[in-house]
Amino acid sequence: MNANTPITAEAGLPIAAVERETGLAKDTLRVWEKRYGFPQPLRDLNGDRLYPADQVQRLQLIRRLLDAGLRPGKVVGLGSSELQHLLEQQGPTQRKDSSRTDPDTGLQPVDLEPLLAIIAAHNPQALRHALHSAQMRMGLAPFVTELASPLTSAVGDAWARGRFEVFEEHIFTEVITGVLRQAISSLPPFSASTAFPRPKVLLTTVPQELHGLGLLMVEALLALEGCNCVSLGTQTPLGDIVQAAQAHHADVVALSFSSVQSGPVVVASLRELRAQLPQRVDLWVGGSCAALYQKPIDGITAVQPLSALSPLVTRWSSTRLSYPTP
Ligand code: B12
Repeated sequence: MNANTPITAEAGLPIAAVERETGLAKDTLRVWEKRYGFPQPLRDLNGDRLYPADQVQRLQLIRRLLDAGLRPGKVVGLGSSELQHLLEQQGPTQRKDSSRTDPDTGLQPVDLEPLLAIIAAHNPQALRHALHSAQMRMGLAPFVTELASPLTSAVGDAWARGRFEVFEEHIFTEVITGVLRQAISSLPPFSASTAFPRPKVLLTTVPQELHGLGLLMVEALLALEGCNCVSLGTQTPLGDIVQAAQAHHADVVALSFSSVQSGPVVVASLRELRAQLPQRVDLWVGGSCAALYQKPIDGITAVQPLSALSPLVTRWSSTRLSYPTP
């Protein structure tokens, strides 16, 4: 700064001071500015960033919400009152305790940090080896629910905080996709049984949805349930989903939607698809897109957690079982 620079205490704080005040790294602040349009610092005469007091306050609230376990994508860019409201819902800040056992699964949470460190070390072979070994050791279902799913979220968060570059996230996606695909193709072949009918499931995403890892995790769990899965990968036009469902005699179409998607567009696409699909074909949807769970959509089953898949398959089977009449 030089003598012509406005007094920073009036206009706002320089980035180093904001880092100190909020505990958010300078890189994170710059990444959020580009990615989420917040914070929006002013510039001094040298072009250096100056953060007005109200933005620093909001950043402090965001920091507390991140500490409570929320993701940047959910909170950065919200107004002060929405942030306050979210904080009230969180209760006192609880740091994650890695020694705690998950009450649903009885399993210890997997320590993700060593895997994140391998990604940061730019060693895809080591990452593939670590993930493949974990999959063999844990078994496919726990690998998906206890490791692949939280690791994917952790990679997304690390990217949002500026710890990972886009290329690092892409390498992770490639490697985990390969490991999951290999595990799915190593499962014993599907064998149809009239005693326990299982649905034939067509999996894909709509044209604007590029995120495919959730879909792959769903495919792995459905295959373990004995479902016959046909994946079209991501971004299939609605008309082609309908054609593929008919050509493959699918019982269910399963779609995944990320939080990037606009709620009204998602709901409109689902209504259109539902109208075009034969009535006998079920439509199951999941993923982190909030609009799926806000209001029921006619003829569509929305299930967010992966643990909901097994009961869904059982319910489908029970409706297809025909009992002999006495
Ligand atoms: C990998 C990735 C990408 C890759 C995807 C490549 C690929 N082959 O999949 C690429 C680079 C293409 C990408 C692009 C973008 N991404 Co991205 N991405 C991710 C990341 C790391 C993983 C995405 C994923 O597949 N998640 C799927 C699973 C793991 O998560 P889920 O949706 O919560 O679903 C769970 C369950 O609901 C269930 N489930 C999912 N589907 C279904 C379906 C059924 C039927 C059922 C029963 C269950 C079920 O399974 C999952 C289990 O955990 C996430 C981080 C994250 N937390 O997800 C960011 C993330 C989704 N991306 C994000 C962003 C911002 C983007 C971009 C806008 C970036 C940009 N500026 O270009 C674009 C948008 C692209 C688009 N139009 O879709 C943000 C979204 C923030 C927000 N707005 O909410 C995230 C959350 C990262 C972050 N923390 O900020 N991304």
